[in-house]
Amino acid sequence: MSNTDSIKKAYELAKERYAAIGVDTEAALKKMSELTISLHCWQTDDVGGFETPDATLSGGIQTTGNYPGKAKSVADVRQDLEKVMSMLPGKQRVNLHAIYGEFQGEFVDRDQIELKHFQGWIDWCKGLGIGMDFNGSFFAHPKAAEGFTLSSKNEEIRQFWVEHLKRCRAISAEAGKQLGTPCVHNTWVPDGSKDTPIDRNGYRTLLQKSLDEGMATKYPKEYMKDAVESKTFGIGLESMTVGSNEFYVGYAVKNNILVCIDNGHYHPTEIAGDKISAVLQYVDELLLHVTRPIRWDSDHVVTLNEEIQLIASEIVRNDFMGRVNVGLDFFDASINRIGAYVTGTRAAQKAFLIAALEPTKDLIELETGGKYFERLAMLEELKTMPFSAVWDYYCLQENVPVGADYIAEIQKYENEVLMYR
Ligand code: RNT
Ligand code: ZN
Repeated sequence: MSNTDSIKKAYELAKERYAAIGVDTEAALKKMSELTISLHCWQTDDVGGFETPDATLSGGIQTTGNYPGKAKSVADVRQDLEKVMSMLPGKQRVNLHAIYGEFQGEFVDRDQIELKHFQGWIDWCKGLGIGMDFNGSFFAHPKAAEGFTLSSKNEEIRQFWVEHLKRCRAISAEAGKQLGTPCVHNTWVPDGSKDTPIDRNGYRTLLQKSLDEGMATKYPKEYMKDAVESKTFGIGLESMTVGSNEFYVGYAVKNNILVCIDNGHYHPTEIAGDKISAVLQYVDELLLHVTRPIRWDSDHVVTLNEEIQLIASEIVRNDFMGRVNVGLDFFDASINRIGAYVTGTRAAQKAFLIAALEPTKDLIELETGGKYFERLAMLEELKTMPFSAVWDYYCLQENVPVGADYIAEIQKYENEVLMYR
C-alpha cells in the first residue's frame, strides 16, 4: 500500500520543480476538476447489450477474447460501473447504447424503444449525481445485415432506422432534462461496402436525407446535443464508408451539431489531436471517442501514449475543456474488463494532468520567436518532470487508490464478484 506521508513529501518536491519552470501544480490540479469523462458502458460486456440473450456483434466492429466476468445484466453493468468509478479520481458520466435498455425479458425492437426502457438508468444516474450520454445502436441487427442502415435503398429498412434515431434522440433529451445536464447523443452507422461500390453519391444522399429526417425535431441544448461519428473503414466494409470524415464534418458544420472524433477512425498516419483546433473553428463543440487503435480501429485499452497526449494537450492549451465532451470507446474482452476500464480511463486522465502541467505560454513564446531547438528541448525535459508525484497526490486527494494500488482491488473484485458470473 502507498504511504501517505511519502506521497505528500514527493508532491511538495515536485511542486518546487514545476514552480521553477513557471508551472503551478495547484492550478493544474484545479484544472482537473473541469474534466468529466464519459464512461462507455459497453466495455463491461463486449458491446453485447441486453436486447437478446445471445447478441453477436456486427457492423465492422469486433471484440476479441473470452475473459471470465462479462456483465450479464443491467444490474451487472451498473455494479461494474460503480466499481470503476470508485477507482477513478475526478468526475465521470455514463455513456449508454440503445441496446442497454431494461426490456424486462420482452423483445423490443429498435424502432419501438421508449423512455420507460431507460428510466431506470436515468434514476440510477440521478442517484449517483452524474450525467448520461446516449447512442443509437445501428448495428448487430438483422436490418443492418445488408451493410446499410440510414443509407439503405430499401425504404422500409431506412425508415426503420430513422425511427430508431428519432426515438434515441427523444430519450436523450428526456435524460438530459431530468438530470439537469445535456445528454450528448452520438450517431455512428456502420454503413459501407466491402467491395468497390458504384453509387457512393446515392448512399450519401440517402444518409443525409435520413439524418435530416431523424433530427428534424429540435431539442433545447440544455437537454441534448447531437454528434455524428465518421469512420474510414470497418471489417467487412473495407471499400467505402458512407459516413466518411468529409461527409460528417460537412453535415455538422451545416447543421451546427457536434463532430465526434474517434481516434481509431482515421488513416494510421493521421493524428486525431491535430483535428481538434481545425474542426473547432467551425463547430461549437466536439465529442471525443478516446481509444487506442493498433493497426486498425481495434479499440485497445487506452494507454498513455503520444496520441492521447496530443489530444489532451490541445484541449488544455486552448482552454477547450468546455467545448470538448470527452468520451471513451474501447472494448477488450481478453483481460479483466474492469481492469481494462480503470487502466484506460486513468491513462486518459493522466494525459490531461500532464497537459495541465505544461508551461504553455513560455513554449508559445519560444515558438513565435523561432527558437525551435529550445522548444524541442523543453518538450523533451517535460517528459521526465516528476509528474507521477502530482498524479499520486491527485489520487490521494480524491480518495481513490494511489499508483498501482488499484490492481489488488480489481483482483479482489474479480475473486468476489466477477468469477461468479
Ligand atoms: C465504431 C464506433 C462506435 C462504436 C460504439 C460501440 O467504430 O467507434 O462509436 O465503437 O458506438
Ligand atoms: Zn467510436
